[in-house]
Amino acid sequence: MGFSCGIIGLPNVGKSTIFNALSSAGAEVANYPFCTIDPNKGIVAVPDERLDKLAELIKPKKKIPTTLEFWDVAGLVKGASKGEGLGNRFLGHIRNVDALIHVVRCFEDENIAHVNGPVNPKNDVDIIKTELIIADLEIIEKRIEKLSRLKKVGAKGTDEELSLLKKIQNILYEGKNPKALLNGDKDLKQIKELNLLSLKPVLYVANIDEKELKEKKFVKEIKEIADKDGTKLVTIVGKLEAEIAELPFEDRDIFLKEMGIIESGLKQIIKEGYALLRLITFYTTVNQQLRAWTIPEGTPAPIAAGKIHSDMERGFIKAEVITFNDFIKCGSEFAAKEKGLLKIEGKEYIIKDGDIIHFRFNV
Ligand SMILES: Nc1nc2c(ncn2[C@@H]2O[C@H](COP(=O)(O)OP(=O)(O)OP(=O)(O)O)[C@@H](O)[C@H]2O)c(=O)[nH]1
Ligand SMILES: [Mg+2]
Repeated sequence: MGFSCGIIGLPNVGKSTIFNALSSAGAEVANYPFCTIDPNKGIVAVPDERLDKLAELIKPKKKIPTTLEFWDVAGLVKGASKGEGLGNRFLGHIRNVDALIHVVRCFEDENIAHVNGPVNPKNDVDIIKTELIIADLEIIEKRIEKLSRLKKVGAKGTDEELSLLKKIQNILYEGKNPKALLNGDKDLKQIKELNLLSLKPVLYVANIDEKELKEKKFVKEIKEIADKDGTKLVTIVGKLEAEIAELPFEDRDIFLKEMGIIESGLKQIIKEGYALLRLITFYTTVNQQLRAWTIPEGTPAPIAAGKIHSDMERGFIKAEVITFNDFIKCGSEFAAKEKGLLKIEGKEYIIKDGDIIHFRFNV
């Protein structure tokens, strides 16, 4: 399974508009077909300038970018946990995603209903946060009940998890986010299976219109919230970018520039989503095929090899590594080798972002 982001927000904020437009942003990068696996799930190529530069140099027959999965779900409303709107059961679809993209409406349009009257980013964000907290509390309560039952019949080793869950429960009851109070990886491992939404990394996306592009009235509000939460913010003129995404590939940047948009919001969402997950990219060039691969930061060489094929992890011998900058400087693997810039690395080597790698392995 790939790495995935779930798109959340109130109804009519532009989630599906952005989700659909992401398809073309992906195509723009690498002719990677947006594949809609079911109506709510799509796979998008990650824009990657380094991959493009490498391709210019080595002119491979095939260039394969790395990808991210996006999930589009229905809008959450206030009281969803009590069955309002479509309820909150559909949140089950995004329990397994790695990060959340929280779309906030920052455009005014009297033809498109805003569920709570006027556009109000702060209010909207608070509603979503609250609904996520309530959904998590339901899960925590069930787990506490189960563990307490187990404890009663004499099960061992429940105390630690119970006390951790109660700690998180109390923080959530106060309407706060428990992320900061957790004791790093150790705590996270214990509660990973619960897939709490409040613990997932979040990216705010302000969906603006042309007017707001100049005024920045709502954007200022949401920026303050994002700064306070320590969260990144991307702004996107969703409807316009969705229209531009329909244009031939060569014309898109020209239109964006004319509107005063320097970098497409769609591209930024994909890139920031990738960064949010603390992912890095390495590259392989085998059989005229240049390919980007995704791994979490801190991955050792054999595990990275295992991403390509499990045999390569099992039979791992060594990795021949050229850094991205060295490769670009030298122009080819051969030239880098001549200059002594191809390094032989063993099992302990931690892959660095941008490495170009040949794995040697026994079959
Ligand atoms: N004026 C304007 N309309 C927009 C913008 N983005 C989306 N819309 C419109 O708003 C309506 C709702 O957009 P969707 O993308 O379906 O919203 P959603 O968040 O997926 O809504 P739900 O699936 O109901 O939760 C559509 O008619 C869009 O065309 C925008 O930036 N400006
Ligand atoms: Mg939708």
